[in-house]
Amino acid sequence: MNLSTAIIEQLAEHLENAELKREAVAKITDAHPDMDWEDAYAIQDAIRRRKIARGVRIAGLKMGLTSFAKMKQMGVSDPIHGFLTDYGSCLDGAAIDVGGLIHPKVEAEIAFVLKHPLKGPGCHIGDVLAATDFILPAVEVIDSRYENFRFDLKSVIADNTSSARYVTGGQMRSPVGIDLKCLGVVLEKNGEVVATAAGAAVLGHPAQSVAMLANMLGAKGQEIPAGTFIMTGGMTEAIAVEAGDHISVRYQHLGSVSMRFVGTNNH
Ligand code: OOG
Ligand code: MG
Repeated sequence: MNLSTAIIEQLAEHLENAELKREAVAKITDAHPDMDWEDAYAIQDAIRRRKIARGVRIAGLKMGLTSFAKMKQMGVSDPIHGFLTDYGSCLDGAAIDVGGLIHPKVEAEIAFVLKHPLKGPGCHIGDVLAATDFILPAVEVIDSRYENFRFDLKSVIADNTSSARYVTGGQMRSPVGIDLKCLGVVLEKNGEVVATAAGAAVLGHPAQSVAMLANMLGAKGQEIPAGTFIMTGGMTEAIAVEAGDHISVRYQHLGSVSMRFVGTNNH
Protein backbone atom coordinates (compact mmCIF):
# COMPACT_ATOMS: atom_id res chain seq x y z
CA MET A 1 0.00 0.00 0.00
CA ASN A 2 1.28 3.45 -0.88
CA LEU A 3 -1.43 5.69 0.57
CA SER A 4 -1.87 6.49 4.26
CA THR A 5 -5.06 5.54 6.12
CA ALA A 6 -5.94 9.23 6.34
CA ILE A 7 -5.72 9.68 2.55
CA ILE A 8 -7.73 6.48 1.97
CA GLU A 9 -10.52 7.71 4.27
CA GLN A 10 -10.43 11.14 2.61
CA LEU A 11 -10.70 9.66 -0.90
CA ALA A 12 -13.57 7.40 0.23
CA GLU A 13 -15.44 10.44 1.53
CA HIS A 14 -14.69 12.37 -1.68
CA LEU A 15 -16.01 9.59 -3.93
CA GLU A 16 -19.03 8.81 -1.78
CA ASN A 17 -19.92 12.52 -1.72
CA ALA A 18 -19.70 12.56 -5.52
CA GLU A 19 -22.27 9.74 -5.54
CA LEU A 20 -24.55 11.35 -2.94
CA LYS A 21 -24.36 14.83 -4.54
CA ARG A 22 -24.43 13.42 -8.10
CA GLU A 23 -21.39 15.46 -9.05
CA ALA A 24 -18.75 13.99 -11.33
CA VAL A 25 -15.14 14.33 -10.15
CA ALA A 26 -11.71 13.88 -11.73
CA LYS A 27 -10.31 10.34 -11.60
CA ILE A 28 -8.42 10.05 -8.36
CA THR A 29 -5.22 8.63 -9.85
CA ASP A 30 -4.63 12.11 -11.38
CA ALA A 31 -3.87 13.46 -7.89
CA HIS A 32 -2.53 10.13 -6.52
CA PRO A 33 -0.51 8.49 -9.30
CA ASP A 34 1.28 6.18 -6.84
CA MET A 35 -1.98 4.56 -5.67
CA ASP A 36 -1.78 0.74 -5.96
CA TRP A 37 -4.40 -2.06 -6.23
CA GLU A 38 -4.56 -2.60 -2.50
CA ASP A 39 -5.13 1.14 -1.98
CA ALA A 40 -7.90 1.05 -4.57
CA TYR A 41 -9.77 -1.80 -2.83
CA ALA A 42 -9.06 -0.19 0.57
CA ILE A 43 -10.88 2.96 -0.61
CA GLN A 44 -13.81 0.81 -1.83
CA ASP A 45 -13.86 -0.95 1.58
CA ALA A 46 -13.85 2.43 3.35
CA ILE A 47 -16.88 3.52 1.27
CA ARG A 48 -18.59 0.26 2.24
CA ARG A 49 -17.88 0.92 5.95
CA ARG A 50 -19.21 4.49 5.67
CA LYS A 51 -22.46 3.18 4.18
CA ILE A 52 -22.86 0.38 6.73
CA ALA A 53 -22.32 2.91 9.53
CA ARG A 54 -25.26 4.90 8.12
CA GLY A 55 -27.50 1.81 8.10
CA VAL A 56 -27.11 0.75 4.46
CA ARG A 57 -27.29 -3.01 3.97
CA ILE A 58 -24.93 -4.70 1.54
CA ALA A 59 -27.24 -6.58 -0.82
CA GLY A 60 -24.75 -8.53 -2.89
CA LEU A 61 -21.52 -8.52 -4.85
CA LYS A 62 -20.68 -7.67 -8.43
CA MET A 63 -18.01 -8.43 -10.94
CA GLY A 64 -17.21 -5.86 -13.60
CA LEU A 65 -15.29 -5.70 -16.87
CA THR A 66 -15.70 -9.45 -17.38
CA SER A 67 -16.63 -9.30 -21.08
CA PHE A 68 -14.51 -8.28 -24.03
CA ALA A 69 -17.24 -5.81 -25.06
CA LYS A 70 -16.96 -4.02 -21.71
CA MET A 71 -13.16 -4.12 -21.55
CA LYS A 72 -12.94 -2.68 -25.05
CA GLN A 73 -15.53 0.02 -24.33
CA MET A 74 -13.73 1.17 -21.17
CA GLY A 75 -10.16 0.62 -22.45
CA VAL A 76 -9.16 -1.69 -19.59
CA SER A 77 -8.19 -5.34 -19.45
CA ASP A 78 -8.87 -6.93 -16.04
CA PRO A 79 -12.04 -7.89 -14.20
CA ILE A 80 -12.79 -6.06 -10.94
CA HIS A 81 -15.26 -6.54 -8.10
CA GLY A 82 -17.52 -4.33 -6.01
CA PHE A 83 -20.59 -4.44 -3.78
CA LEU A 84 -24.31 -3.78 -4.24
CA THR A 85 -26.43 -1.75 -1.83
CA ASP A 86 -30.00 -2.20 -0.61
CA TYR A 87 -30.97 1.23 -1.96
CA GLY A 88 -29.64 0.28 -5.41
CA SER A 89 -32.18 -2.51 -5.81
CA CYS A 90 -35.06 -1.64 -8.16
CA LEU A 91 -38.12 -3.72 -8.99
CA ASP A 92 -38.78 -5.12 -12.43
CA GLY A 93 -40.73 -2.47 -14.35
CA ALA A 94 -39.46 0.31 -12.08
CA ALA A 95 -39.39 3.98 -13.01
CA ILE A 96 -35.80 4.94 -12.21
CA ASP A 97 -35.19 8.61 -11.50
CA VAL A 98 -32.19 9.88 -13.46
CA GLY A 99 -32.13 12.93 -11.18
CA GLY A 100 -30.45 10.68 -8.61
CA LEU A 101 -27.70 9.71 -11.04
CA ILE A 102 -24.91 11.45 -12.99
CA HIS A 103 -24.76 9.70 -16.40
CA PRO A 104 -26.41 6.25 -16.13
CA LYS A 105 -25.80 3.34 -18.49
CA VAL A 106 -27.46 -0.09 -18.51
CA GLU A 107 -25.86 -3.52 -18.80
CA ALA A 108 -27.45 -6.94 -19.32
CA GLU A 109 -26.07 -9.42 -16.79
CA ILE A 110 -26.71 -12.90 -15.41
CA ALA A 111 -26.89 -13.11 -11.62
CA PHE A 112 -26.17 -16.11 -9.38
CA VAL A 113 -27.52 -16.78 -5.90
CA LEU A 114 -25.48 -19.24 -3.85
CA LYS A 115 -26.80 -21.95 -1.56
CA HIS A 116 -23.31 -22.85 -0.28
CA PRO A 117 -20.33 -20.61 0.49
CA LEU A 118 -17.46 -20.41 -2.00
CA LYS A 119 -13.85 -19.83 -1.10
CA GLY A 120 -10.83 -19.52 -3.36
CA PRO A 121 -8.09 -20.09 -4.31
CA GLY A 122 -8.67 -22.85 -6.83
CA CYS A 123 -12.40 -22.27 -7.24
CA HIS A 124 -13.63 -23.37 -10.70
CA ILE A 125 -16.84 -23.48 -12.73
CA GLY A 126 -17.78 -26.87 -11.26
CA ASP A 127 -17.50 -25.56 -7.71
CA VAL A 128 -19.63 -22.55 -8.63
CA LEU A 129 -22.38 -24.60 -10.27
CA ALA A 130 -22.43 -27.03 -7.32
CA ALA A 131 -22.81 -24.07 -4.93
CA THR A 132 -25.47 -22.27 -7.01
CA ASP A 133 -29.04 -22.17 -5.75
CA PHE A 134 -30.41 -20.44 -8.88
CA ILE A 135 -29.58 -17.96 -11.61
CA LEU A 136 -31.74 -15.03 -12.60
CA PRO A 137 -31.63 -12.11 -15.00
CA ALA A 138 -30.35 -8.79 -13.72
CA VAL A 139 -29.79 -5.46 -15.41
CA GLU A 140 -27.24 -3.18 -13.85
CA VAL A 141 -27.50 0.61 -14.03
CA ILE A 142 -23.93 1.80 -13.66
CA ASP A 143 -23.04 5.42 -12.98
CA SER A 144 -19.37 6.29 -12.76
CA ARG A 145 -18.62 9.15 -10.42
CA TYR A 146 -15.86 10.19 -12.83
CA GLU A 147 -16.19 12.93 -15.42
CA ASN A 148 -17.22 11.61 -18.84
CA PHE A 149 -17.16 8.00 -17.53
CA ARG A 150 -13.36 8.08 -18.04
CA PHE A 151 -11.18 6.21 -15.61
CA ASP A 152 -8.42 3.68 -15.15
CA LEU A 153 -8.81 0.39 -13.27
CA LYS A 154 -7.58 1.68 -9.91
CA SER A 155 -9.89 4.69 -10.00
CA VAL A 156 -12.95 2.59 -10.89
CA ILE A 157 -12.20 -0.02 -8.19
CA ALA A 158 -12.06 2.79 -5.62
CA ASP A 159 -15.40 4.09 -6.98
CA ASN A 160 -17.05 0.75 -6.15
CA THR A 161 -16.96 -0.25 -9.84
CA SER A 162 -19.53 2.41 -10.84
CA SER A 163 -22.23 0.56 -8.85
CA ALA A 164 -25.49 2.52 -8.68
CA ARG A 165 -28.76 0.60 -9.31
CA TYR A 166 -29.77 -2.87 -10.48
CA VAL A 167 -33.03 -4.43 -11.55
CA THR A 168 -33.80 -8.10 -11.05
CA GLY A 169 -36.80 -9.94 -12.40
CA GLY A 170 -37.69 -12.53 -14.96
CA GLN A 171 -37.55 -16.13 -13.82
CA MET A 172 -35.16 -17.79 -11.45
CA ARG A 173 -33.89 -21.11 -12.81
CA SER A 174 -31.58 -23.84 -11.68
CA PRO A 175 -28.49 -23.82 -13.93
CA VAL A 176 -28.94 -27.59 -14.33
CA GLY A 177 -29.82 -28.33 -17.94
CA ILE A 178 -29.14 -24.78 -19.14
CA ASP A 179 -26.23 -24.22 -21.51
CA LEU A 180 -25.01 -21.01 -19.87
CA LYS A 181 -22.44 -20.38 -22.61
CA CYS A 182 -25.17 -20.16 -25.23
CA LEU A 183 -27.75 -18.33 -23.13
CA GLY A 184 -28.89 -15.53 -25.44
CA VAL A 185 -29.65 -11.96 -24.40
CA VAL A 186 -31.34 -9.21 -26.40
CA LEU A 187 -31.24 -5.65 -25.07
CA GLU A 188 -33.88 -3.26 -26.43
CA LYS A 189 -33.95 0.49 -25.93
CA ASN A 190 -37.24 2.16 -26.83
CA GLY A 191 -38.31 -0.93 -28.75
CA GLU A 192 -35.16 -1.18 -30.84
CA VAL A 193 -32.53 -3.91 -30.46
CA VAL A 194 -29.32 -2.12 -29.43
CA ALA A 195 -27.16 -5.01 -28.18
CA THR A 196 -27.13 -8.82 -28.21
CA ALA A 197 -24.87 -11.40 -26.57
CA ALA A 198 -24.54 -14.97 -25.35
CA GLY A 199 -23.40 -16.10 -21.89
CA ALA A 200 -19.93 -17.00 -23.18
CA ALA A 201 -19.29 -13.25 -23.61
CA VAL A 202 -18.54 -13.25 -19.86
CA LEU A 203 -15.13 -14.88 -19.41
CA GLY A 204 -16.16 -17.78 -21.66
CA HIS A 205 -18.82 -18.89 -19.13
CA PRO A 206 -20.70 -16.71 -16.61
CA ALA A 207 -19.90 -19.11 -13.74
CA GLN A 208 -16.22 -18.34 -14.39
CA SER A 209 -16.93 -14.79 -13.22
CA VAL A 210 -18.20 -16.11 -9.86
CA ALA A 211 -15.18 -18.43 -9.62
CA MET A 212 -12.87 -15.47 -10.26
CA LEU A 213 -14.65 -13.46 -7.55
CA ALA A 214 -14.20 -16.33 -5.08
CA ASN A 215 -10.51 -16.52 -6.02
CA MET A 216 -9.97 -12.75 -5.76
CA LEU A 217 -11.63 -12.67 -2.32
CA GLY A 218 -9.91 -15.91 -1.31
CA ALA A 219 -6.54 -14.23 -1.92
CA LYS A 220 -7.56 -11.82 0.88
CA GLY A 221 -8.74 -14.66 3.14
CA GLN A 222 -12.44 -13.92 2.53
CA GLU A 223 -15.23 -16.23 1.36
CA ILE A 224 -18.52 -15.60 -0.43
CA PRO A 225 -21.22 -16.57 2.08
CA ALA A 226 -24.16 -18.86 1.22
CA GLY A 227 -27.13 -16.82 0.01
CA THR A 228 -25.04 -14.16 -1.69
CA PHE A 229 -26.49 -12.50 -4.79
CA ILE A 230 -23.73 -12.00 -7.38
CA MET A 231 -23.88 -10.08 -10.65
CA THR A 232 -21.40 -11.51 -13.15
CA GLY A 233 -20.75 -8.42 -15.34
CA GLY A 234 -22.17 -6.83 -18.46
CA MET A 235 -22.37 -9.22 -21.43
CA THR A 236 -22.55 -6.40 -23.97
CA GLU A 237 -21.19 -2.88 -23.92
CA ALA A 238 -23.09 -0.53 -21.61
CA ILE A 239 -25.87 1.56 -23.17
CA ALA A 240 -26.36 5.21 -22.09
CA VAL A 241 -29.88 6.10 -20.97
CA GLU A 242 -31.75 9.30 -20.13
CA ALA A 243 -35.19 10.37 -18.94
CA GLY A 244 -37.84 9.06 -21.32
CA ASP A 245 -35.97 5.89 -22.25
CA HIS A 246 -37.47 2.43 -21.84
CA ILE A 247 -35.19 -0.59 -21.54
CA SER A 248 -36.25 -4.19 -21.92
CA VAL A 249 -33.85 -7.13 -21.82
CA ARG A 250 -34.96 -10.57 -22.96
CA TYR A 251 -33.05 -13.58 -21.70
CA GLN A 252 -33.28 -17.05 -23.17
CA HIS A 253 -34.83 -19.38 -20.53
CA LEU A 254 -35.02 -16.60 -17.91
CA GLY A 255 -37.75 -14.24 -19.10
CA SER A 256 -37.25 -10.50 -19.32
CA VAL A 257 -36.44 -7.46 -17.19
CA SER A 258 -37.59 -3.94 -17.99
CA MET A 259 -37.43 -0.45 -16.60
CA ARG A 260 -37.97 3.11 -17.64
CA PHE A 261 -36.03 6.21 -16.81
CA VAL A 262 -37.85 9.31 -15.59
CA GLY A 263 -37.04 12.71 -14.12
CA THR A 264 -34.78 15.50 -15.23
CA ASN A 265 -31.55 14.74 -17.05
CA ASN A 266 -28.45 16.25 -15.45
CA HIS A 267 -26.68 16.69 -18.78
C1 OOG B 1 -17.18 -0.28 -14.49
C2 OOG B 1 -18.18 -1.28 -14.01
C3 OOG B 1 -18.28 -2.43 -14.97
C4 OOG B 1 -19.58 -4.45 -15.67
O1 OOG B 1 -20.61 -5.12 -15.60
O2 OOG B 1 -18.69 -4.69 -16.51
C5 OOG B 1 -19.43 -3.32 -14.73
C6 OOG B 1 -17.72 0.61 -15.57
O3 OOG B 1 -17.74 0.21 -16.72
O4 OOG B 1 -18.10 1.76 -15.26
O5 OOG B 1 -20.26 -3.18 -13.87
MG1 MG C 1 -22.04 -4.38 -14.34
